[in-house]
Amino acid sequence: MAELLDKKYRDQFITWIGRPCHLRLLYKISRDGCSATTFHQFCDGQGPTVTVLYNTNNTIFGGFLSQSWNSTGAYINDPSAFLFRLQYSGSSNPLKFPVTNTANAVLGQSNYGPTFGSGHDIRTFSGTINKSGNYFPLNGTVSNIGTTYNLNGQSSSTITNDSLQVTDLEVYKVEDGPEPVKRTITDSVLLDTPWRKFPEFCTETMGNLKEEIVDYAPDDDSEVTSTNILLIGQIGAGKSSFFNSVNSIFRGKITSQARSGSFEHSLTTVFRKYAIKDQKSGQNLKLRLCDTRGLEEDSSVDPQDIVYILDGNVPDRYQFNPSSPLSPETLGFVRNPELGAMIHCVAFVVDGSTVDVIPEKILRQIKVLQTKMNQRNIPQVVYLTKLDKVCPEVEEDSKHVFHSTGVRDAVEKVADVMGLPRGYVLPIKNYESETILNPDMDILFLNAIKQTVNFADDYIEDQLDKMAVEKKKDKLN
Ligand SMILES: Nc1nc2c(ncn2[C@@H]2O[C@H](COP(=O)(O)OP(=O)(O)OP(=O)(O)O)[C@@H](O)[C@H]2O)c(=O)[nH]1
Ligand SMILES: [Mg+2]
Repeated sequence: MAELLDKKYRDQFITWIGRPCHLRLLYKISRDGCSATTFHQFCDGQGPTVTVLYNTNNTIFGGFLSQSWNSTGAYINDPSAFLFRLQYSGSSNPLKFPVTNTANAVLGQSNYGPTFGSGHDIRTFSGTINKSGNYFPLNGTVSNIGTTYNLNGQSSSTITNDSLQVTDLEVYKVEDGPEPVKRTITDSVLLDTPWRKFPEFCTETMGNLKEEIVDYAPDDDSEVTSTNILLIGQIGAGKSSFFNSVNSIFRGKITSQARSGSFEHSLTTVFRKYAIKDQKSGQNLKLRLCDTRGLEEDSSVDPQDIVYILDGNVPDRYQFNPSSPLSPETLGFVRNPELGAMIHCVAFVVDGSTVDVIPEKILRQIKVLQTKMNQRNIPQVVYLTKLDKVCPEVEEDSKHVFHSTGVRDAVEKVADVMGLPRGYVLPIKNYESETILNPDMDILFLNAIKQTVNFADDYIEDQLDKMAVEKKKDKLN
């Protein structure tokens, strides 16, 4: 779900805050749910934040806190805090209202959403608020605005229209320095001839690919009932969104079973082996997408955890716990996994818009994992996501993927970095803001899945051969 704050308002904050900084979304009620618990879970301890409310009168207002939110039940002292109005009834009209009683700048209370001032100048909400139609009827108050902040002659009605009916409320973290450069790939242009041969983008291709995947099954002799594909990659690369996208294609509508979003730490903390049901036949596909914790710069994933996943030791729904790594003693640990429980192909999910700036620490983790995969001969592909951010033409129309030099450059870059053939890098754009399915986007997913299960089949066949040889050896001994 898109961030609502315009560039001009972001720039306004840089002026008000008075140092080079940028905003990163932490919490958004239309995406994460409107609940005080979730607000504190996502925003406590995060340092300076901006809380922005968008009401149904097209007015945008909120507050800045230079300290961290907390849930202690006490007021937080902050001489730098201020309330603001950015827009009033649809017209841009930024004003800043400084704190007057600094000791009571905000209240960090667990059952309240963002609350500014001792008179509760702005109390956004308490408990949980359900959406009503297209807005959230927040149960807070703005009638005491001006108790702890200097309104410079303005009033509740000229700042907020006296209304807490909001279409959204967002909390952004204020990070020092300019926005990190996400894309250093040369500006994308469209080539007349595609840089990779690809089936024609049409409904027939989509239908055929879909049918192939519905009919797909691993080799009968293998006793593998479904092929396991492990999605692995940096946090926020789009692993959960990839599963949601593929699931949506077979459900025939946009679904979001796996939680996705943008957070500092991996949103996915549970290992899931997702089945995908084909709505038309009512049957599950014979493949599973395994979603797992994202790789993070500051807390490296224990490679042993991933090895256990590859080897089929980890039960579905296992909750990762960095302070107590998985071991054979862990409840549910699968001690003697069969081939069917193992991972048959790994898909590294890589954000195509940041391929030039993949942090060194992440690359090192990937290399360690690739060594473990190579030792097991497990095939690897890359799902290159967020290509809409690499090339505006692709954002408009997925058909342009194989004509875009930006996408081509990103594919080449990631293939080099990962040491994989270029043909193993499969470009896609996840469903994230779309509300209806798009056959051209679907073709990219279906093709990626098709290639992945082909590789997985080769691996399963190899394993069967290996097992047959070992059996023979055992007999001879
Ligand atoms: N524009 C765009 N945004 C995307 C795409 N894929 C994912 N996103 C967004 O990126 C954010 C992170 O996506 P997730 O699917 O949660 O990423 P993840 O890899 O599962 O992240 P963790 O579980 O936290 O490790 C979400 O806000 C998605 O909406 C894409 O192809 N294009
Ligand atoms: Mg995830």
